[in-house]
Formats: sequence, structure tokens, C-alpha cells
Amino acid sequence: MKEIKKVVCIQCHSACRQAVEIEDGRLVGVGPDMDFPKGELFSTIVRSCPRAHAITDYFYHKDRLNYPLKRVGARGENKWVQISWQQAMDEIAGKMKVLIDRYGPETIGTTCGTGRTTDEFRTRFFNLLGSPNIVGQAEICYGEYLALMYAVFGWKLFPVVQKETKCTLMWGGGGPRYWNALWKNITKAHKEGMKLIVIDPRGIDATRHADLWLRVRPGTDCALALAMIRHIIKEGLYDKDFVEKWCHGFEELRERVEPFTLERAAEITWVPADKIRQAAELYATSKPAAMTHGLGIEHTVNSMETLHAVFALRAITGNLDVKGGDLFTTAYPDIIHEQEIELIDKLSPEQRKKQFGADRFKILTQEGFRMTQEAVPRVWGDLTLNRSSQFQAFAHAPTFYRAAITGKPYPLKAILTVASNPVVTYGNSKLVYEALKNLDLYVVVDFFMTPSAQLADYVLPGTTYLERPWIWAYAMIVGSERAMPAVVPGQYERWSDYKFWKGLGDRLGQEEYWPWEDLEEVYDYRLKPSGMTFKEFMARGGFAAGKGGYKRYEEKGFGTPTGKVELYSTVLEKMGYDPLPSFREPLESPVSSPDLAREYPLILTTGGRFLPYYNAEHRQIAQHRKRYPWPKMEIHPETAKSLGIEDGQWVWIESPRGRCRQTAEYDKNIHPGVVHAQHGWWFPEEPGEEPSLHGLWKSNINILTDDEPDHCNPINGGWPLRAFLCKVYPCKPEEVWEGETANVG
Ligand SMILES: Nc1nc2c(c(=O)[nH]1)N[C@H]1C(S)=C(S)[C@@H](COP(=O)(O)OP(=O)(O)OC[C@H]3O[C@@H](n4cnc5c(=O)[nH]c(N)nc54)[C@H](O)[C@@H]3O)O[C@H]1N2
Ligand SMILES: Nc1nc2c(c(=O)[nH]1)N[C@H]1C(S)=C(S)[C@@H](COP(=O)(O)OP(=O)(O)OC[C@H]3O[C@@H](n4cnc5c(=O)[nH]c(N)nc54)[C@H](O)[C@@H]3O)O[C@H]1N2
Ligand code: SF4
Ligand SMILES: [Mo]
Repeated sequence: MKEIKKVVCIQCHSACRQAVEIEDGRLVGVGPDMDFPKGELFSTIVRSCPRAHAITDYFYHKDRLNYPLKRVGARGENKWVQISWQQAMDEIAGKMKVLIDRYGPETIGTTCGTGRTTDEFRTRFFNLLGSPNIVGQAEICYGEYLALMYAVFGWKLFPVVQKETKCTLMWGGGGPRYWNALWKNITKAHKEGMKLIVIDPRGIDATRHADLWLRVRPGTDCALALAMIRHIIKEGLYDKDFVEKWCHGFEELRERVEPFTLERAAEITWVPADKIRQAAELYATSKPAAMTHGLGIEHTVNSMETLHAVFALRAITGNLDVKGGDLFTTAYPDIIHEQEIELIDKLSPEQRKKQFGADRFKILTQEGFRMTQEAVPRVWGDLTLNRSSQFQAFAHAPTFYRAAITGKPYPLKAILTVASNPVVTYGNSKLVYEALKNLDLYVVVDFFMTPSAQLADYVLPGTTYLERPWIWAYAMIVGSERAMPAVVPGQYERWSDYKFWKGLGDRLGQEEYWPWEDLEEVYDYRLKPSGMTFKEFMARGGFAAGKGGYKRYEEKGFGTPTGKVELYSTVLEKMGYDPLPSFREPLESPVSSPDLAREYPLILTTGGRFLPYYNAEHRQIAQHRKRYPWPKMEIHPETAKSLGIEDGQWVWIESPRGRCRQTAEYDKNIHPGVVHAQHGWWFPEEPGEEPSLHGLWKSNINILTDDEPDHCNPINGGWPLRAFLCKVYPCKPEEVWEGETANVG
């Protein structure tokens, strides 16, 4: 019997609406959900998406984890025995209890990833446990963006590009690989006359469409933004009414940007002065304008200051909360939000203080979270209804991993990794590896064996988006609730991440806080304010959005301490940081470290998104690997030739911290002094046991990245994944393993 079921695809952040085809209980295919009001928008995306095409290969893959595994033999030996969930959970909880008695609950930590699971239960579990040590990608992926938006605007903005939009500025990302739907809207509006400005060191899809492309030197965006602000002010192109009424600290900002003439910025950024002028004028005079979010800014050491500058740019041009510009998102009100599920108030003030790195990198910590949220309720109401997600309140990952190795400031003895692959995706893989090896207890919940999982004591099988029901608001970033049922439930012994957290909670004295047997019961509870059950919500399309609006600040101002947009941030000032944006050279660059640059003459930037892969996922899918077998490093042909590197040749990429191998790809658009390497590479087909760990040490660019706390962004502790120095040279024939590995899939 054939059935069609409606789901939200969560294989990437685009959250496309899909219609999944089920035959006799088996998933057979997927297409777009044309009944969804925005079905048309998603239809071409789903139809052309390689991950959607490969859905059955992914779902029924022979390497999926199906049963709980316990390590036998030494850590990293890839020797496992199958056990029951009951045994796994009893043993894990038992070991945690012993560690908690000896070292306190803060000795237990967790790593999370891209936010595509029910992370609110992770947070609930940790708040009830008494450990503030959740780490994730927050410092380098959207968390800091959110935190600073709260500090500067008192709420969160999202670019909603529509026919009214006159200009979109894509600053270091936000293209088709990121939010497909947004990109579709951008290309549509562009065809109708909207101007597109792209700021990126590489030629990417977006630059081909751009009216203006600024090929910036990696890591110098803040200087560019400050010069644009200066030019806009100088030429009187800013929104004087808005600035006068709604901006705090305009004069201080004006003073701060004064040294950043177009010429000086051109020298720093390698972008010609006239192009900076054009970008400033186009952005300031094409109103309304929207600006995308991107990692090109967030993965540099100057990330927070740069964000501050681009936020100021958005504000002084009067593009906030206007139709066609950057809008304040609001949540659907008739639901108990993820944030309420998190039970943030259960974590005691004493335990909060113990958060790793909180004394130094403040904005993303528990205390920083409180400070950035403090003035919000005056404008936006009850925080339990509207507050931001606790993924703005993470521990500092580099400090966390160091504590596992050194025991300082106190020992970290256990990590639960749910939905991430830290040894591949965090900065400084060698250090993460050492930390994981040193733990008393390491548990991984995933769909597949990964290099991180190979280092675990227990590896537990999780359920994908097709196997568990879900309501997702993406930490309320987008302001709507989207739901889906479990379409192919009950395969093998896979558990939802919810069940995992509840299982631990029940065993560790939290029973009263885990009254719901399964996720559907949770969602019935959460939907109570709406008067619907989960099934009823699904029957009505499974989608609910908050009430929008424009220029809502006119009524109550902004949710900041001054009630205005804080160009001069009183929140940053209170935390002891510079209240204004300031430019700093990348720590490693031809300018800041010329001696090092003699040995490592190229600037390396990493991680540009590409299909079909999603971060470190999907490398085991045969059809993907056939199309995209090996990692690529982009290099200018002239540079490559001068180094004796041919197009397609395997090369070593080396930084002062280590080296890895990728294949060179000639790219005449990239600056001759810059190379770009991919992230997320490991090889599932290679041996799982050490030293291979599925080829972890071959092509993983995070062997080269730095996470030394002294080199992190001082405000949020973000580690620089982009803009550092490297050298590149050809591999010897015996150093190339291509061809040994035919056995994917
Ligand atoms: N050098 C460099 N490094 C980077 C980046 C870069 O640009 N350059 N990008 C960074 C960014 S922005 C991010 S967000 C991170 C991503 O880092 P991670 O989140 O660690 O990314 P993945 O390795 O894809 O890890 C996801 C893992 O979780 C599993 N998984 C997926 N969904 C679920 C689920 O619902 N439940 C469970 N239990 N498991 C699940 C997948 O199978 C996969 O193994 O990488 C970062 N690392
Ligand atoms: N296919 C695919 N899609 C993905 C992901 C994936 O792994 N694969 N990952 C998802 C995740 S976790 C995230 S967070 C989003 C991120 O989505 P994006 O922010 O769009 O991420 P990237 O493509 O890594 O980086 C954006 C651009 O930054 C540029 N860049 C590098 N250094 C600099 C710099 O110093 N300054 C400037 N201005 N630009 C620079 C790169 O050339 C790149 O084109 O994508 C999501 N979507
Ligand atoms: S773009 Fe592809 S993988 Fe991403 S949500 Fe849409 S269908 Fe899924
Ligand atoms: Mo990310």
C-alpha cells in the first residue's frame, strides 16, 4: 500500500517541506509538499537536492547504527559488543553518579552541533543535573550573532527578502547552501531589479549574480564595515531621523570610524577604495535593504567587533523592522516554547559561576545570557514566552577540552556527545582528540559510527527526522513552529534523543521532570495553550507563525538598557569590553606576523559550503561520494603553477599547527594570496580503529586550526577557523591514497 506523509526535512537548515512516499511501511521516495502554502518555493529546491534524492540510501544505509554498543578492549580499538538500552543507560547513569559524587555535576559536559535535534531536552537535563558545561558551535555559528543582536537591538533580526527589497548585502555567506529559500527569494528579487552586493574572498555562486563583489582579504571585514559607515556618515547618506530618535552613541561611533578612510580600508582589505565607496553608497541609498548572516565574519578572530560594525550599518541606514529589510521575528504565542522546556532557572547561581571560560569570554555564558536579556521584557513581554534560547549560554569549548586534559580549573571527566562530531568539526582536532581520549566516560549518540564515536565507551543509535515526531522553532530564530510526525517509526532499537535524555534523567533523580513517555506526549503538552493535540496540529498543516509587524519599536522602543539601538553598547561596556566596534588584524597574517608569513606565505580560509555534504555528514553515501569523492582546496592557477601544483593534484596544506591533504582546484577568481580548504572530511570506509579513526588525520582541515584561548575572540571566545597562515606543496606519489578506497556505501 502506498501512502504519502508530510515532513519537514532536516538534513540541512533549509527545513524544506517534503511529501514522503511510503510503500508497505518502507520509505521509497520523496518530493516537495505542494499542499504547504509555500510549496512552490520549496518545490525546485527539493527536486534538485542531492540529499533528498539520496534519502533511501541514507535512511537504509548498511552502516546505520541499530543497537547500543559498548566498548570492549582499549579506547579507539574499534571493538564493541552489542548490549541492551537498559544495560547501557544503567551503566552510564551509574558511572555518572560516581563521577558526580567525586567531582560535582560540573564534571559532566556535553557537545552539541547544528541545532537540528531536540536540544531543549539536553539543556533541561543539564540544568536539572547542575552542570553549566554544554558546549557547541554557538561561539562560531549564530550563537554569538544572536547574543550580540540582543545586546545591540534588544531582539533578533532576520532578513526577509521580498519584492519591496531594493538591495541585499550578502556579507560572508548566506547563499544557496545555507538558506535555500532565502537565496531563492534573493535571486527572484534580483531579477526584478534588486541590487546584490557580495563581500567574499572567493568567487562563489552569489558573486556570479552580484552587481558588486568586494573580494575582501580574509579576516579584515571589520575595517571594511567601519569605512563604509564613515563614508555613509560623511556623505550624509544615513537615516538622520532614525539615528536621532533611535540610536544610542552615534557621536561616539562617528569618532570611532574617523581613521577608516576609504584609502586606509583599501590598504587593509585589498578591496579598491572606489569599490568600498560604491558598496557603501549602494547599500545606503537602496532602501529597504536586507543583510544576510554568514560565517565569513563569524569564523574570524575579529568576529564580534565585525558583527557590531555591520549591525551599526544596518541601523544607521534605517533598515530595521521595515518591510523588505531586516525584520524582528516573533514567536507563535499559543505554545509552550522550547525555552520553557529548558528550565534555565533550575541551574543554581553557584553552578552557573562554574561554567568553563565564563570569567573571561562573557557574552555567551550564563551570566552574559542574563545580561543581554535583561532589558528585553519591557518591550517584548514575558521572557518565558519570548526569551531566547539557552544556546546563547554555552561554556567555552577550548577551555572545556583543556580541562579534560589538564584538570584545570577543575576536571572534566565525562562528555555526552549527541548530534555532533567534535573531533572533526571543532577547531584544533589534535587537542579534542587528546581530551576525548582522557575521559573517564565518553558517550556518543549518532546515526553512524564517526571518528568521535570511535573514541567512545558507549555508542548509541539515534533516530533521524523520519523516525521521530517533531516540533521545531529553530530556537525561535525564524519565529514559527513547524511540525512533523514520525513517518517511518520503530526501526531496530534506535531511540530518539528525547528518550536518551529522559532515560538518564529518570535514573539520576529527575523523574518528576520527565513525565512524558515519548515525544508525542511532550508535544501534546506543549500545544495545550493552542487547544490542539499534536495530531490535530499536524492535521492542520503542522505550521504556525507569530504575528508579524513593522517598525514595532515606535511603540515601546528597543529592548536594550537605553531603549535604543546601542551603537555604543552599554551591555558590552558593563561586561568590561569595548562598547564600540574596533578592527584588529588577524593574529596570523602577512601584516601582523611577517616573519611567520615568510614560512607560511598564503592566507587560508576554510569551510565554504558545498553540495552534497553537510558539515562532516553524508560521506558514507555512495552516490554522493561518486559525484564528490575527495576534498578540494581552491587556489589561484598562477599561485599553483609557481608551486608546481597541477589542477586536481593532491597537496599538503600546512599551518604552524599541523598539516592535511586535499586536492587542488584551480580557481581564477580567488586572490592569488589566498587559498580555501573544505572542512568536515573523514573517510567512513577506512579502518575505524586507531591510528586511522576512519581517515581522521588525512584531510581534516581542523588539524590546522587554532583554538588557543589567548587567540580566541576576547568577547565570546570564538576560535578562528578562517584567516590564518599556511603553505601548500604537492604530495609525493606515495602520499596519495586515492584508489585504495573503492568500498563506499
Ligand atoms: N574548519 C572549519 N570547521 C568548521 C566549520 C568551518 O566552516 N570550518 N563550520 C563549523 C560550523 S558552522 C558548524 S555548525 C560545525 C558543525 O559541526 P557538527 O555539528 O559536529 O557537524 P557534523 O559533523 O555534521 O555532526 C553532526 C553529527 O550528528 C549526527 N546527527 C545529525 N542529526 C542528529 C540527531 O538528530 N540526533 C543525533 N543523535 N545525531 C544526529 C550526524 O550523523 C553527524 O555525525 O562545524 C564547524 N566546523
Ligand atoms: N551544503 C551545505 N550546506 C550547509 C552546510 C554544509 O556543511 N553544507 N552547513 C550549514 C551550516 S552549519 C551553516 S552555519 C551555514 C553557513 O552558511 P554560510 O555562512 O553561507 O557558510 P560558508 O559557505 O562556510 O561561508 C560563507 C562564505 O564566507 C567566505 N569567507 C571566508 N572567509 C571570509 C572572510 O574573512 N570574510 C568574508 N567576508 N567572507 C569570508 C567563504 O568564501 C564563503 O563563501 O551553512 C549551512 N548549510
Ligand atoms: S535543501 Fe535538501 S537537505 Fe536541505 S532541507 Fe531541503 S530537501 Fe532537505
Ligand atoms: Mo554552523
